[in-house]
Amino acid sequence: MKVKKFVAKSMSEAMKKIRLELGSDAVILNSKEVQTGGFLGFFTKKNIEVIAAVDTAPAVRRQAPKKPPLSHTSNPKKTTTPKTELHTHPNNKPTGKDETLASEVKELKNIVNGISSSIVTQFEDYPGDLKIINQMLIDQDIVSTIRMEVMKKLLKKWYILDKETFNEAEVIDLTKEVLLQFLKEKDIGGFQFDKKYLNLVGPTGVGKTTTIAKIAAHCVLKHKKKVAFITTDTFRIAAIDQLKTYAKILNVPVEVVYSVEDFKNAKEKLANYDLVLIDSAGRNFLNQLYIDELKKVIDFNEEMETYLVLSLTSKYKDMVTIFEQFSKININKVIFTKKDETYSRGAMINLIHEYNVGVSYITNGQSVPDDIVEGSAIQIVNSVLEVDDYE
Ligand SMILES: Nc1nc2c(ncn2[C@@H]2O[C@H](COP(=O)(O)OP(=O)(O)OP(=O)(O)O)[C@@H](O)[C@H]2O)c(=O)[nH]1
Ligand SMILES: [Mg+2]
Repeated sequence: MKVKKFVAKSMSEAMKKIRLELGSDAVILNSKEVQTGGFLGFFTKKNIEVIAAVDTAPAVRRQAPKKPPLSHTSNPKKTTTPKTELHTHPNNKPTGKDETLASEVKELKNIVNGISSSIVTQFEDYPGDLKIINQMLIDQDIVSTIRMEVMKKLLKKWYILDKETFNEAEVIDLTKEVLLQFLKEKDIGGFQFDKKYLNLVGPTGVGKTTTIAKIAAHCVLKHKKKVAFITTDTFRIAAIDQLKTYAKILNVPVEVVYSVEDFKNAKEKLANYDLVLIDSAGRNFLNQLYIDELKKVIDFNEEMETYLVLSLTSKYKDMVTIFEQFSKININKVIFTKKDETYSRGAMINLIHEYNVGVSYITNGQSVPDDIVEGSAIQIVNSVLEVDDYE
């Protein structure tokens, strides 16, 4: 293998030199920016140093393996062909011919290892600002399939353009563009008022009740809707009191529902309301019996939308487990909460892309009704790239 260092003004110039000297089979092992020339640190020039390699070993000629007769393949156990190792003679003493073959195989192995480690180096050792973006995506918990796609596009552009043309702003813009592609044509946006019942489900403590109060305030104050609450979260007295407090402030009725029969009665009582927000205990919707009973009272598809509330403070892996647990019921969209409590927001992009799910709202604080925004693709991408401009 021939390894050589090339120094050039740009990557494209370096590639030309490499192709000319080592041929088109050469592989790039590493590249970095270097300062050359100058005097006492003055008048130095920025150049790119590229280490490239090409395999100079003669190609090993292989004979196509002979196809064994059909009787052997149909029952491999019955085969009578003596077993021979690749580089050993039947009597286990290597011959001169075998030794040559063995050393050729060893050399080939080394070449393959060299090439694969050069690919790894290339991926781990991104040039310039690309390194920062790669680390940022890792810190943001972005899954590797999405991260690799972003880095592939960035690298392609990096090698085509000069560094001056592909500056920091361009790198961010292209990253944004690629991430937005993952959110394209996904159902991202606020509540559409398509259905009368909006059911919020999710694990304990993620912010379901607080979010219901925020959405209700938004609908009452901004959209002048006639809003009511139903709570099926009767496991804790405090949970009922919490919703009743918000109901009092917003001057909206609240129905406490202990059974499916109660739900039926509440539906009748609230017949004249535009929007009914349902505060549920998460565990109910993990119980198939409860779901089946409730389905007799309310049509999950025609009358109700169900939003799964997920806290951004949880790990993406846990979010996936929760999402899959709640998939027993039809989840129309998700609401991401507690964005203000974490800097790692990539889970939003992961979930939307991997589970093809929409997003309605994102909440960013404890303050009712202010700390909530309608979801948008650009806002999600901006928050992942830490260029928030809406808070
Ligand atoms: N920082 C922050 N805190 C929030 C947000 N949303 C809710 N909280 C807080 O999270 C805590 C739990 O909120 P709840 O609304 O009671 O959560 P829940 O899902 O209804 O909880 P359970 O009824 O116990 O299952 C409260 O202290 C809220 O103020 C948010 O967006 N950011
Ligand atoms: Mg609650």
